[in-house]
Amino acid sequence: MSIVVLSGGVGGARFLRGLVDVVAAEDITIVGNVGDDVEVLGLHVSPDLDSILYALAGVADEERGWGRADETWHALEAAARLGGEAWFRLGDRDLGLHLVRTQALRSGEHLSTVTHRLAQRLRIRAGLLPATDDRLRTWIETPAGSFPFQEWFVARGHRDEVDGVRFEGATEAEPAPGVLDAIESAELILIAPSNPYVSVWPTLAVREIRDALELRGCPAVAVSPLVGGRAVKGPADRMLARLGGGTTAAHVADCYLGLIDALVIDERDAADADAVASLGIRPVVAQTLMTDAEARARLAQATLQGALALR
Ligand code: FO1
Repeated sequence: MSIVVLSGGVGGARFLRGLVDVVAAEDITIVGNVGDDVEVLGLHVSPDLDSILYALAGVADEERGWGRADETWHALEAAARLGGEAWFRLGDRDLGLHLVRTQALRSGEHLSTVTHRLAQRLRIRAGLLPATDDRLRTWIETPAGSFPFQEWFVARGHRDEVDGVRFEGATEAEPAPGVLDAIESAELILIAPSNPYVSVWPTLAVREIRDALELRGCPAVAVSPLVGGRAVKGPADRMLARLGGGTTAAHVADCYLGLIDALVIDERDAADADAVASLGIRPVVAQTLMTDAEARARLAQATLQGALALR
């Protein structure tokens, strides 16, 4: 079965690790968020693509959720001592990837081409495509001003309340080669348990991707990032409260109206099932906390079962 997964953030990468345990990786095409890409120390960093690459290659730092396991920080410390920027922590092993990617981009290669090459080098069998090869950047509007995503998320510790999100470059951005074909020929579309506003909406802001999802010819299932009305990690719950008006599973469903047929929600949010159903979206209740490999695979399986029930 050909499956397209929209993924961003740490939750997305964890979910994908579970998914490749229950379906053939070759059947999966991942469309990764690029809205939080950033230039640090002259290097192009694509945090969400990298979280996916590292997770699927089995080299991710599981505890931190981003970057590589067994990391050291000598280059960053040396740069900081010389007055270089160190607010965004790039580890020594991680830097290797950013060097290769940045050199490729500077020599004129597209992000999708270099991403494909990196995935091959890491022996990843799933397809990984950036949503777009064009420049697309998430900006966060807060009472303290407007900030590029990583400045708000990392440098300011995502403490500022969010009044809005906008996606610079989205109007002109075209889907990366292969994205529309993958969506149009998919037998199942999944949206990983990621923050809707900053991990999934940047991809949906690419008009042709959104249109293709609206016109889909197969079931689409999202997984809620909430457990008991709270985000497992990060600011998704605070953003849902302020931008969406609440932190129930129905508020998550509301972020994807017209784009999904079912929403997987946690057992602790089972009381929200009727409100989700009243939006015309089928609720699928499961254990969504991805504490270990078994839990990840169980969630992937429950999501596939929820999708099969839609047929
Ligand atoms: N997150 C942090 O909270 N602090 C960091 O210094 C940091 C560095 C970093 C370096 C490479 C990378 O791929 C990710 C990194 N992240 C860091 C995570 C990243 O900011 C977020 O997880 C994603 O952008 C949100 O999806």
